[in-house]
Amino acid sequence: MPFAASTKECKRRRRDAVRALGADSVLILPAAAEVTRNRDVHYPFRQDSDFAYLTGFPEPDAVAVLVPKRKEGEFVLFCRPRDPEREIWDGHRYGVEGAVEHFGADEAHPLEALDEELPRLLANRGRVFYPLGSDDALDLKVMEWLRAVRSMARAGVAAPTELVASERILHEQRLIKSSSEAKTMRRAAAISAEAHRRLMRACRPGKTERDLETLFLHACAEQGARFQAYPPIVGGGANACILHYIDNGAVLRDGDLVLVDAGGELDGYASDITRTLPVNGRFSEPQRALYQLVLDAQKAAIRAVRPGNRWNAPHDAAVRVLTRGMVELGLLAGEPNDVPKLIKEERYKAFYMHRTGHWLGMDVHDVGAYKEDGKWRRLEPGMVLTVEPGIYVAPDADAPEHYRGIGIRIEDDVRVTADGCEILSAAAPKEIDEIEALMADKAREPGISNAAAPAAGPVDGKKERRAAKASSKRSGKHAKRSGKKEKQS
Ligand SMILES: [Mn+2]
Repeated sequence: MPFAASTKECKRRRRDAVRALGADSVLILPAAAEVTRNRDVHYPFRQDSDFAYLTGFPEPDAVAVLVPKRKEGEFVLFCRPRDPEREIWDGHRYGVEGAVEHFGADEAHPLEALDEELPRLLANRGRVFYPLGSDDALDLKVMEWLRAVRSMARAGVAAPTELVASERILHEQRLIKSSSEAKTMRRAAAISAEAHRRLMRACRPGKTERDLETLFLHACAEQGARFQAYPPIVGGGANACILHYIDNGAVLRDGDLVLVDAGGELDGYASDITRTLPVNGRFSEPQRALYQLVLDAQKAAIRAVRPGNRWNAPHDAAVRVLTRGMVELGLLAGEPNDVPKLIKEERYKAFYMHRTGHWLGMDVHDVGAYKEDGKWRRLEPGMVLTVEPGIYVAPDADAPEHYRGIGIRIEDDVRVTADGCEILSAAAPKEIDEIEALMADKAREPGISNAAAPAAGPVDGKKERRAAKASSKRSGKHAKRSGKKEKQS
């Protein structure tokens, strides 16, 4: 099953959706379509997140309809019928029988029955929720079905009078993650964190950005995350200053940093982690200064992730630390007293041009409104977001020479808990000495033979335990292994 949600969990989600819809409404939700890559080759199929969230049904060419309080059943699924001949070529289909048996549909029909059944399901309902304006063909279909209902007017049938974007209810629902969703996201982040660790141990001058990318893909797939949540960004040197760099084709040079923004997708849930590391295993002085500044900003932002704080609190916290640091390091002209004014004038945007995070869930830039009634919304337990400040000094930037061509971002996945937050991606090292220790420790990596230096084993083992102990002390309350709740005041 490509999506983690159990039939029971999907049933609970539909129940909540039905409640939000109200008795007078209908929800129409199409599955994703297969997309052609070239000629008769498709991209790997990825189910639509809303559709997967409510149904768990993994196939294309399907439409789910929720009809609150309908006597014959509230959940109607239209899908491809069984077809022994096609299934020999393309694999198993659940068919209408499977839709009822395995996915809890009260009623299932072949997709071709849509035009006949839909007007009946819309009859005497006031409001139609569907992904309004996201697909021209669907918009047209909904209009057709509405016309068909209207043609029954003389038989006493009333047609819906309102169309509403389905995201109004589904995206609010998806914003708060259940405990089973949190569990999947914790695992997705742990898989990606391990992949980042493997990449750190393998990185050295002369390797390419592509080497690190393929290593990451392999490490994720091997742990069960076959697909990525987004194309990995691996930028060596000044390539790190290109925010959505996905070319990943350059050779990694001694003395440069490399920025790796990559996260696997597990059972339909994204992880999204960025680490920046020195290609040769040691940060230079200017790199160290900028890196520590970004890390301090990231920790300040994570401290601001707790229920009741507004969405922008982490961003504002990061901007304060970054702007102060930019003045101290000579990236911005001014005195410490000028910091509030520099923030107001958004001068930090010369080196920090993006925001500090986004919702994370089934989609990497997950759904859910960021504002409510014109104000940044308050964080609530169950929300998951990224915290990812950075500094990017382009090669031609107006900045001290030794900082030019350095790009740094540090990104973790953070879940809001009852009294603070939990860092899902904490197993990916981010302290300077943690990263340097791990990169110095290449010989002891699993998968890389240790046979050449058998005597070194136990000694190194002690050293690593000491380093781990020291680093867990240093990283204090924010860095915890995933799987444990983090308490913050
Ligand atoms: Mn991100």
